[in-house]
Amino acid sequence: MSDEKTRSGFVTFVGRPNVGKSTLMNALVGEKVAITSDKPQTTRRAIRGIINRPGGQLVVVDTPGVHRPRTLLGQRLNDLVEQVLGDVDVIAFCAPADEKVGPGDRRIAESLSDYPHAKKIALVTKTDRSDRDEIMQRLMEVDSLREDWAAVIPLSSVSGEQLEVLADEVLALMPEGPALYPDDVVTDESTEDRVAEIIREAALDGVRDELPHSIAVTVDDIAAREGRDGLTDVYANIVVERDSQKAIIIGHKGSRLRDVGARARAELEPLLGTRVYLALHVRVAKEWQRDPKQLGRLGF
Ligand SMILES: Nc1nc2c(ncn2[C@@H]2O[C@H](COP(=O)(O)OP(=O)(O)OP(=O)(O)O)[C@@H](O)[C@H]2O)c(=O)[nH]1
Ligand SMILES: [Mg+2]
Repeated sequence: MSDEKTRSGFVTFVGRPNVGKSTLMNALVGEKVAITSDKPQTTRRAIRGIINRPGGQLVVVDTPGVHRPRTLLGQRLNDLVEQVLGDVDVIAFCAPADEKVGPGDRRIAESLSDYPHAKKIALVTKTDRSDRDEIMQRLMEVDSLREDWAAVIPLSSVSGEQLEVLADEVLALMPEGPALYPDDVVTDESTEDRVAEIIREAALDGVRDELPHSIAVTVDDIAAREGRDGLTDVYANIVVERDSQKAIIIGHKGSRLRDVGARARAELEPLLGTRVYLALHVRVAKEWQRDPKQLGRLGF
């Protein structure tokens, strides 16, 4: 034990869907703890990522993008964000450098007044996609959204630019305290949840329109194969809302489903530390996004 004072606490990234919240958490943690995609509303749970710094520990809580809900799922996701915002020490509002600040951003920034105890900072994300002028423009727009930003920071999760600055700034805003998690832990997500999310990410790749929203993944079992060292059986379901979507996911003679399986396996094997036999079953749960009972079953 050293006598040096350390700081620790919770920070959440909040913003519209697709602004780069989960990618930023992963970049800071240095490992993929949350899945990401170019489709809006990828994140559906409050996923924690843990960052250890010489001066202390940050627990990032990644949240779903805040949007105008069209389904009960959408409403539940927004409610989840509100819950998280009420619990954290620092709220980091995110807006991307390459899109003008709009009404959605304004609404979210204003709503942060409901959390007077949290310190607030603003982040301009994806600066690698913009030139200097555009970044300056965005910084000014974001800066004017609130009077009480403790900092406004431009950064890129892809180039890594300013990530250290962000971590230091956020840590300086945290109360003094010991680490909240052991220093070899990157997330408190269960293996089962991480497996389900990796499969969902693989299934999201290349699908369009409403289908990304309709996909959920459940895991029935993860078990070491008896009599075979270094092989894990994973039984999982890709849940969609309609038969037509099931046909798309499966693809011609099962080709798409095989690709999804191969992509998922490539990430599951390092995560589980063994070879993986992945049995994927596609199942229809009619209109699950709007059905309270189905949502409950799927963990929302
Ligand atoms: N060029 C560039 N792309 C980025 C950066 N950060 C995120 N992206 C991309 O932006 C898209 C959205 O990223 P996510 O991290 O999933 O966004 P999110 O805000 O978590 O989205 P939701 O979970 O849907 O709310 C993905 O295609 C990312 O690869 C960045 O710093 N630079
Ligand atoms: Mg996300």
